[in-house]
Amino acid sequence: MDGMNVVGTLFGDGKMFLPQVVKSARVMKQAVAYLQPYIEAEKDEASKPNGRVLMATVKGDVHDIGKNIVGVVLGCNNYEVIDLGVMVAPEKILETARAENVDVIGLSGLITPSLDEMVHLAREMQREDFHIPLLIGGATTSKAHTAVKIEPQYQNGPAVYVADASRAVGVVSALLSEEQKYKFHENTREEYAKIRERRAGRSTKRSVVSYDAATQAALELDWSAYQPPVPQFTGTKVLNDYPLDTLLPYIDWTPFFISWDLAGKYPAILEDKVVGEAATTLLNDAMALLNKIVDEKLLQANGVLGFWPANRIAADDIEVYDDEGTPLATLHHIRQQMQKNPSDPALRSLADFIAPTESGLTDYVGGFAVTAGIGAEALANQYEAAGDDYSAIMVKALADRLAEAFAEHLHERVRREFWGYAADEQLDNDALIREKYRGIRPAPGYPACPDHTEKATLFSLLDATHNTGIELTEHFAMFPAAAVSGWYFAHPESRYFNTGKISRDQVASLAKRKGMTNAEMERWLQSILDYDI
Ligand code: B12
Repeated sequence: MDGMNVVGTLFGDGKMFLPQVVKSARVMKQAVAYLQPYIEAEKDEASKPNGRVLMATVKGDVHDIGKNIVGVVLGCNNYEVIDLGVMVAPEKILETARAENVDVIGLSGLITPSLDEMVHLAREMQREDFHIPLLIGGATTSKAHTAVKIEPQYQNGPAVYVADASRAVGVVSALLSEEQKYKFHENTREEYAKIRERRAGRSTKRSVVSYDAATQAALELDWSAYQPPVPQFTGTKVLNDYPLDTLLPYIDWTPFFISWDLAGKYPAILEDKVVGEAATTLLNDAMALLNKIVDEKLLQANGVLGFWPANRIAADDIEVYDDEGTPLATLHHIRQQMQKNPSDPALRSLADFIAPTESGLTDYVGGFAVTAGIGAEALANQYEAAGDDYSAIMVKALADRLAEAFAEHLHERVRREFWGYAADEQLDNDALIREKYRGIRPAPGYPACPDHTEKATLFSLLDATHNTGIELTEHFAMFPAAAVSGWYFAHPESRYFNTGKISRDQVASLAKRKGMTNAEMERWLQSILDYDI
């Protein structure tokens, strides 16, 4: 047990890096498993866990790498971790917390809709008179959101945002220490109160124009001189059981190191004075497992893409047709409303990159959904059952990398082959990662199209679930988690951008166009609203 605490302390002090911590957990677990009979006999106060932490990824969300990493790190610090997995209903979380008499509840989420689930759970903890600490973490969460939206719902106990695994242990031990917890809670309350005040004071300053004015300031492209490239096919093409070795050259390793809390760009990170050695060992381990996965086909990659005739029919709507010109669907995009850069006054929407009906041109839009996570859950569970958290987390991190690599590779084939508007394109992986090509593949949920609900339209056009097995949860997360989906735009002027904050008039227009209530639309777009709901 002391061995574990040493690891935890070294990690907390930045003297040990996450991969080593997770690796040591494997050795410790296997040692404990072997010594169990003896430990039972010797069990005393000292070996009692420091506390019991319940972890869960909230309802409708499938991402668990982050949660799992925190679980292992807490385990390394002698906390008993009860992990309920992903897509966990709030009732289940609270029921288990009571039944297991846990000391802390930890929630994880990666996509915007999960923020609402966290607010709801905080409200339920208050209503059910819980008093234990609530921890908030995950790529989509933030201190600001926790302070403004979550903490006010839970007065009985502390609600604390935790940025990453290296901070989790310090926060949990402070929250459970008789000496520190009151001061820690008080400091957090004060800090969050200041964030709410600052935020309340901020809103008036920003130059948000009305939605009408924003549509008047749309990016004007010259359609008279443009001939939309015609794709090789319209409708969909399924690419299942795609050869994994084809994807290896397209892997972007930098986010891989980030997910292991090693900051630095690949390949320079391997030479880094501080993390270079740990990064190199991590990459060697990753390559060994990746080769095993490819050789033994332990993961499967499935994908579908499609192209459809399309025209912009209103400021921010793109109508998609079948070959006979019958409308198949309408894509609803979001337009910037904040005048940021006087030298570039255009307020963009992805709809700007598709020829309007009145241009008389038949333009095209494309879409894709890919995964490399088929088999990942089962493989990770095997490693976990063997006490090997390191390989279990590695499998999921590699599946994510392969999913992104599949998206990158497929987009290249689209430009050179399937749409063919850049048949002679020759770019190396670094240039691909830096998007040095014509056209974009914006992913619903990302800043250029932050509305996750558009995935429903994309998935129906692609018949993605039937064609690839990728499922959508009720919050539009994709399962398997190692999945990416998006649109294809070919216009040479097409660029990624951030929609930024939008105001009530655009939300009302969007809700009307999508057949939703304003309240529903606000819930899905809460992270980009320029007003409080
Ligand atoms: C890597 C990545 C992916 C990977 C893997 C995701 C994953 N499993 O984590 C892949 C390629 C699969 C992916 C896919 C998508 N992604 Co993505 N992704 C990212 C990226 C670049 C990094 C996330 C990351 O580091 N993950 C690795 C883990 C280890 O980190 P983590 O989850 O944050 O966990 C750490 C901490 O948060 C904390 N923590 C986490 N949970 C908990 C819980 C507790 C209790 C505590 C104390 C701490 C804690 O500790 C962990 C370890 O340090 C982020 C951008 C960013 N910089 O955050 C976008 C991002 C999260 N993705 C985004 C989106 C939209 C998507 C897609 C929907 C895009 C699409 N249409 O295809 C899909 C969804 C996939 C699905 N299955 O539904 C958006 C989410 C926006 C939003 N708010 O909704 C982001 C923010 C990008 C952006 N700029 O908009 N993504």
